[in-house]
Amino acid sequence: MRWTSWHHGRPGSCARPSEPGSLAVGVPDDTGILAAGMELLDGTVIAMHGPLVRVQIGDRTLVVSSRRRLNWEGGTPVQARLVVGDHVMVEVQGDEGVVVAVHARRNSLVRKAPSSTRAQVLAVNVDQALLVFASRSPEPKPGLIDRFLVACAIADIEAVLVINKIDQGTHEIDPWLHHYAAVGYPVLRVSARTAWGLGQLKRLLPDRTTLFCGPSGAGKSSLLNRVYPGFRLKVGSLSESTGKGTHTTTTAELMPLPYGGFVVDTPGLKEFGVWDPTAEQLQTAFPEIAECMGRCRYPDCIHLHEPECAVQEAVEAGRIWDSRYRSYRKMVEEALA
Ligand SMILES: Nc1nc2c(ncn2[C@@H]2O[C@H](COP(=O)(O)OP(=O)(O)OP(=O)(O)O)[C@@H](O)[C@H]2O)c(=O)[nH]1
Ligand SMILES: [Mg+2]
Ligand SMILES: [Zn+2]
Repeated sequence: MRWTSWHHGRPGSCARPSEPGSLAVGVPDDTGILAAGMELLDGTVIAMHGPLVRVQIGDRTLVVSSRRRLNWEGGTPVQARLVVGDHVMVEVQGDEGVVVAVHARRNSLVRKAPSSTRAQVLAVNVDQALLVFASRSPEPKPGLIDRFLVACAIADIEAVLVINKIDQGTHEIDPWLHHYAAVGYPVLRVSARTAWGLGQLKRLLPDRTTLFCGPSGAGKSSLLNRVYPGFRLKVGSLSESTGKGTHTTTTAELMPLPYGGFVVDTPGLKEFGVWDPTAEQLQTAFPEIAECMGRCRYPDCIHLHEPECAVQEAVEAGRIWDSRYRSYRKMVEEALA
């Protein structure tokens, strides 16, 4: 059975991210012959520990190694390293195993690694991303929200904007948060502290794989502990002097929910460079800009300085929020640089 058959699986199937049996890609070695007592099984990467890989195989969790040269179904990806959510084939003998092949990824959320020109794959094979920001502290920055939203759109991952800590007040976000709902993003206001809004959040989770991402200290792990206290995730404290989170969660982890579905808790991200987008991808990633398509004077208008541009007119008329347009411009200029 393959990924598609388990991630929509029945409730209660959560301890079974994949089932052994199908040998779709890869050969165990050059001869294609398995040693005695060795099985080739499908599994899912649930955490990475340096060179070691924690995989879920049926009901079992094993910590295994990985072959240096993996067989990537569908071609080697931009960053040829295993990531949480990867669906892999493992040669298993007793309690030991080696990852030998990786099934094609359904999608991947990629960013530009900070202070480098390389890609960093944050998660793969997820159905939706909850972008968790705090209502006040750490300060929610619309520019950063836009980058997460664009990366999700390019990766074809549904994004939900979750504003946590509304118990701290909402007057900072009230002037602008409505712009996101207005262009079609689902927006939730929640508090892990008071449990406000958690019913709505929980309803999004069954039978899907959900990535929790956002800045450090926004409360991703706190929300997950509220969703399912069994997780017992470590939560951090905000630095008194900077008001910033201090990276309490240090590695991404895929965790089964007791009522079906999976969640991935991730370490906080301070910055988010969208990986190598084209101007076309950026135009479609902003719904309000995509909506203007075909209404500019020049059919190849990328809405920067061109005359008679429907997007620039909509910004001037206040129909497109100028902060979103600034984000768009910045990303297009970076992409063209
Ligand atoms: N007032 C208030 N504080 C909260 C809320 N949710 C989380 N916090 C606090 O915010 C701090 C950070 O919470 P975490 O859950 O560790 O944040 P995180 O997003 O997982 O951070 P990283 O793991 O570093 O990425 C902790 O001190 C939490 O107690 C909330 O709804 N209201
Ligand atoms: Mg955390
Ligand atoms: Zn235009």
